[in-house]
Amino acid sequence: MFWKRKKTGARKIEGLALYQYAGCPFCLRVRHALRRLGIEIELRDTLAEAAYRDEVLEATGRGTVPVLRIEEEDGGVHWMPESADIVAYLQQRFS
Ligand SMILES: N[C@@H](CCC(=O)N[C@@H](CS)C(=O)NCC(=O)O)C(=O)O
Repeated sequence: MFWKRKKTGARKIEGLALYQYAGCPFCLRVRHALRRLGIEIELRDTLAEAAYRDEVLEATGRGTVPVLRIEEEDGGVHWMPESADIVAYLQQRFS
């Protein structure tokens, strides 16, 4: 069907989750970077899920998104706010 989104063939990456919501321009910047890099990560909608908002607040001390949750290989978890920092991290890791 013509209105179906074209398959992107994006590479699915485990261990990363982006806390974000659709109408947020800073989140859009990060989602564009994901598409440009051809990778797909879990998106956690903070407007739809109050629990995700709470997680962001607890982890970063502030309520703004986007925030990238990074699971390290040793099991540790790192939280990265700021769209510019997230884009730089993704570019450095995946390009
Ligand atoms: N400097 C931050 C700005 C982030 C920001 O202001 N995000 C807005 C949404 S676009 C936000 O979370 N506002 C608070 C809210 O929506 O509750 C960045 O570049 O990520």
